[in-house]
Amino acid sequence: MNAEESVELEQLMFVEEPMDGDDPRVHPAWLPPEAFRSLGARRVLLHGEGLLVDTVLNEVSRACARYGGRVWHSPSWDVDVDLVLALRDAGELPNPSVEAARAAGEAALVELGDGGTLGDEGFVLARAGDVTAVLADAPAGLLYGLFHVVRLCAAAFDPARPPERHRPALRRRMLNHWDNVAVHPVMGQVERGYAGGSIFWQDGRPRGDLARVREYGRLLASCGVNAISVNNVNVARTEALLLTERLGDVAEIADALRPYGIRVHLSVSFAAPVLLGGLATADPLDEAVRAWWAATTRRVYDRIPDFGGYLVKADSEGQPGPFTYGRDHADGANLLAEALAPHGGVVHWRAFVYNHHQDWRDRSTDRARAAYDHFAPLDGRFRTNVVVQVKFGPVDFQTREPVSPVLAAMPATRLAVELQVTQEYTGQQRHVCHLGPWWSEVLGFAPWGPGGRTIADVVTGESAAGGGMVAVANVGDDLFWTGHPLAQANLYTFGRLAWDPRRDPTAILDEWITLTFPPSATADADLVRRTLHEIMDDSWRTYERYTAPLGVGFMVNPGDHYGPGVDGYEYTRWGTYHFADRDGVGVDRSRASGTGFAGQYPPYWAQVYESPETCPDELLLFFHHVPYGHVLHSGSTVIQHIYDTHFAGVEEVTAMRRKWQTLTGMIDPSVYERVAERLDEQVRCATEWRDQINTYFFRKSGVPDERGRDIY
Ligand code: GCV
Repeated sequence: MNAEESVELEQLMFVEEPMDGDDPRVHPAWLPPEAFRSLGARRVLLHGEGLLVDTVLNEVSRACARYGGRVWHSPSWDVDVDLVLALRDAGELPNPSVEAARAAGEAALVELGDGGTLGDEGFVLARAGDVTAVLADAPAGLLYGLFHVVRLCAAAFDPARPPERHRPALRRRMLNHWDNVAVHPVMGQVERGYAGGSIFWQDGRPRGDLARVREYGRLLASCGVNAISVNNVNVARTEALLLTERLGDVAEIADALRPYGIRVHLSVSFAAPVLLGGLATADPLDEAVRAWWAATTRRVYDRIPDFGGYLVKADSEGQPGPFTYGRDHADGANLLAEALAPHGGVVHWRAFVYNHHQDWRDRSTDRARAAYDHFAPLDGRFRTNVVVQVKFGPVDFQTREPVSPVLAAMPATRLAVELQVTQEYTGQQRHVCHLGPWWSEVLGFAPWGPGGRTIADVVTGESAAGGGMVAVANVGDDLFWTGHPLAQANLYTFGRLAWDPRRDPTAILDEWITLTFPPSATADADLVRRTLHEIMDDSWRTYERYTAPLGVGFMVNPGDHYGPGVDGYEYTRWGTYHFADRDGVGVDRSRASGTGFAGQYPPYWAQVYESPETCPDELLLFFHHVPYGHVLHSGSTVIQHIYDTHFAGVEEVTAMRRKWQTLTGMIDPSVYERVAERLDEQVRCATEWRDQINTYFFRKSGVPDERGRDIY
C-alpha cells in the first residue's frame, strides 16, 4: 500500500461514525459543527498514543471530513501540515517541518520558563513557519489543546501569534449532579433540576442513553471540567446501592466519560455500613466499619480503576453522619479518606451543616454561623485526601450573600468552593441570570482585606494542591440541556472559571457566544453578539434588583423556591428570616448586638461588616437590622432603594425581551422560540416580585414611593 492509499484509509476509518452535533434529539450547545470549521479545513497531524489521543483523533477526523481538511496519525512519511498536535515524548517523525514545529513548541516552553513541564493537563501552543504546534506531556493536555484551537478559530493559525502555555489553575474542576436514581416523591428525578429528567437515571434505573452521556462529557471537557458526581448528595436507599450492588451502573457512566478525561465520583451515605453492610453501627472509629469501607472501596476500584472518590453530605438536613456516634466531621471524613487513600481517591466532605429544626422565635441561633462553628475548630485534623467543600456563602446559594468565612478559617485544610450552576434561587432556568460576574466576585474576594489572598488563591492552594471548584450541575434530558438555552452559558462559564478563576467573565461569555452562535453561520454576527451581551452581562444584577433586597435573601416560595414569598420562610424552622416589622428590616449579625456572625471574618472584614455605616450597601440587610429611613452609601433610603430597584428590575427585563425580539430570523428558530417563551415568563414573574415586595414594604412601613408609582 502506498502512502496516499494509507491516508485515504485512515480518513475512512473515522468518517463512518456519526457526526457530533448532528443528533436531532439534542442541541449542540457550544460545540456546533460550525465551530469546527476553521480546524476542519486544515491539514492536521496528530502524534502520540492513548485513549484521549484517540478522542482527539476522532474529533479532528470528524471536523476534517465535514470541512475538507485532512488528518494523519503519526505518519511514517512526509506530509505538509497546518497543525501538529503531539505528545512531547512521542518519537521523532521523518518530517522536517513537523519536527521544526515541535522544536518551536519546546523552545517556547523554555522561553516561557517554569521548568518546562506542562503536567497532566497543560499544553503549549507555538508557531513555526506556517505550522501551529500544540504540545502536551499527557493525552488530556492534547484534548484541552484541541479545544483551545477550536475556540481560537483562525487566530490559532495567525503567523504572528506569540507562543502561549496553558495549565489549569485547579486540579479538580467538578460538577455535582443532584440526580436521583429513583424519582423522589417531592424532589422528583433531579433535586433542584430545571431541565427535565436526569441524563443518567430514569424511574429507578439507568437511563441507558450512553451516547448522550458521552456527548455531555465532550461538552464538559471542552470547557475544562474533569470530574462529576453522578447522584444526589441526599442519598436515599436506591441511590445508596450504587456503591455496591449497582456499581455496574456507575461503571458504565465512567466508561462513557473516560474518553473525555472525566472521572466519576459518587455520593455515598454515611450510614452505608448499616444500610448495605448489615453492621450494627456506622461509627467511624469502629474497626469493623473501617474494614467495611476499605473492602467496599477496593471493590469500587476493581471495577472503576480511575474512580474519583466519595462526596458526603453528613449530619445535614436529615442525612446520617458521625454525630450519631458522638464523633465529629473530621472523624467521619477521615474514615472514608483512609479507605480511598490507597487508590488515590478523595473524599469531598460538605460543610453545609446547620440546624434545620430551628425555632424562629430564638434569635440567638444563626444559620449563617453554623458551618464555621462546626468546621473551623477542626482545621488541621483532616487527612490530606479530604476536601472540605464549602458553599460560597454562609446560607444557601442566594443571589447575594457575603462569602463564607469558612473559606478563610481553615488554612491547614484543603478547601473547595461550591457554586450552584443550577439556578435554584436565581430564576430556575426560566429567568436569564448569567452568574459569571457573581462567581468572579466571589473568587476575587480577599477575605484578609483588599490586596490580600483571594478565594481563588485559597481553592487553588499551594502548588495547585487546593480543593478546587465544585458546582451543582444544571443539565437534564431537555433538548437544550439546560431548559433555558442561555443557561448553557452558566455551565460553560463554570468550567472556564474552574480552569482559570481569575478570568474576566465577560470575556468568557464572549467566547461562549462565538462558539454557540458562530459568526460564519450568522447573518449579522455583530448584532447577535451585542444583543446577547446586552441581555446577559448584567442579568444577575437585574435579577437581584427585582428579588430580595440588599442581601437579606430568601423571600421565595417555600419548597420549590420559585417566585416571591416574602414571608414564606419567616416563621419556619429553616433559619432564613428577614425580621421585617413596621420600623425596619434585616438581620443583626454584628458582634455588638447581634448573632456575632460578623466576627467570624478576619479583622478587616469583621470590622467593615460590623457597622451599618461601613457595611457595603448590597449586604446591609444580611448584617444589620435597620430602619426604613436608613440612608445607604448610594444616598437613597432603604425603602426608596427597594422601590427604585424593583421598578428598575422589571424595566430591565422588559428591555431584555425587546432586545431578544431583534434577533427574530437571525438564529436557530427553536432557540429563539424557547428563549422568547422564557422571557415572557421572566417578565411576568419579575412583575410579581416587584409588586409583592413593594406592596409588602409599603404596607409595613407606610412610607410612600417618592415618585408616586403604582404600589398596591
Ligand atoms: C440537596 C438546599 C437545597 C436542597 C439541597 C441542599 C444541599 O437546601 O434546597 O435541595 O439538597 O441545599 O445543598 O444539600
